[in-house]
Amino acid sequence: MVDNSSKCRVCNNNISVTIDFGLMPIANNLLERKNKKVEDEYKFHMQTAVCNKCGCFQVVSVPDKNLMFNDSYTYFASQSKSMTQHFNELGDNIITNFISDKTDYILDIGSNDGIFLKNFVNKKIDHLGVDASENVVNVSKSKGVDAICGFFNKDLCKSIIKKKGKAKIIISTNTMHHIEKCHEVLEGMDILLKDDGIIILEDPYLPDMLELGSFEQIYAEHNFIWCCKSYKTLFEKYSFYLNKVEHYSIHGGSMRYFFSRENIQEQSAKKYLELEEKIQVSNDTTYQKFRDKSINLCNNLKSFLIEKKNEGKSVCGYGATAKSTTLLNFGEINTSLIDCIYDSTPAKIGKLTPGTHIPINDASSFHLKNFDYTIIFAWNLKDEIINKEKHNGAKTIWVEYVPEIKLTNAN
Ligand code: JHZ
Ligand code: ZN
Repeated sequence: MVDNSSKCRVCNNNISVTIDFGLMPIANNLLERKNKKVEDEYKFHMQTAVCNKCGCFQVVSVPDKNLMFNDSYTYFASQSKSMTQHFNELGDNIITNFISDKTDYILDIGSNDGIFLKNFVNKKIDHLGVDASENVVNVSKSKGVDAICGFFNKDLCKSIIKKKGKAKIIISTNTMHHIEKCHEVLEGMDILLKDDGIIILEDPYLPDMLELGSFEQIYAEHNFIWCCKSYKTLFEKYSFYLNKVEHYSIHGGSMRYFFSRENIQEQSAKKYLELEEKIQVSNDTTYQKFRDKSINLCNNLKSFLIEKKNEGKSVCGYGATAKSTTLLNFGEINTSLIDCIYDSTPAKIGKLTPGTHIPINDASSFHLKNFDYTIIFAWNLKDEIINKEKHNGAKTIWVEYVPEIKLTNAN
């Protein structure tokens, strides 16, 4: 264990490193195949710690936000039909249950390509998206979404209030865990939210990651993996209370959190707070066990790949996910074991994976190649991917590796 102490970003308690992942590139920083300057590739030292006081699991020091969120962001949430359906259902749910007054508007932090807010465009409900990456903002605008490019903080909120007044609902899905200076977000929310407003957040849930050993959820962008306990501590510093939670299987296990200025904790929040105490989310020994589980998961996949290579089998990957950057780099899995990775995202096709330099090919040609084995790096979307490719006539053996190796023969 590295003796490296630092301060918790939520409560300022001393924290010390529990897992050291070594040098990592930025997960969504894909390299150009032509003119690749591999020797210049940016890397940072990825170490994680948990706060023994508030349970906040965090990456100790993360790259500058401008290196991660800029006009070449490569993640477009609408690439997945299951994600689109999930956010359509969330949109319907909010419109039915929370929008009662036509003057109310909803603000989305990290609005990406408009996957969620387009539901409000269709129903002509006032909304505003904020995202730090200009290219995804432009895609959302092309769908009619009202969105601005910027980092969400108090100054940005002051200018929003001048134009639109205060928001009834502030939502943020799969974004809070990207923002290193979480107090800046809370300061903004505090001035922007109406007194009777609600805040809804959703992101990958810490206990799910611990149970699966899916350490891939940790990377430069994912500099926090939140849970009820750590969010509750952060929000109570601004007199916002965690009232309710809902658990979803999306992204390998996500939690949706509801906060307001009224302290009315429902059974769901109580239940998960108790569960987190039971599994000891704030305790270093929990993370030592998690580290062992993670190393096992990685070693099992690597042994499988070496075995198949030795048998002369062809192996590719499916889904050039951000999370696979951690797995591939930590496990030193590169083109000696995997020929290429297929993905349907135009911004990813033709590039190389960060650190491991595996070529990313257009998923539209996947079914023509008949690889012996296909590793599903987007394991969270496996049903959607396998069904789609089965329909296209692909013949391969699909390989899942979380929480353990599982083969599905689609021939
Ligand atoms: P997917 C993302 O992580 C990014 P990633 C982000 N950092 C975040 O917070 C988490 O989600 C929660 C491709 N695909 O969703 C598209 C196909 O090619 O597992 C994507 O590149 N064909 C914001 O990147 C990838 O797979 C398909 O049919 O780990 C999926 O990425 C489908 C369905 C997907 O998230
Ligand atoms: Zn803390």
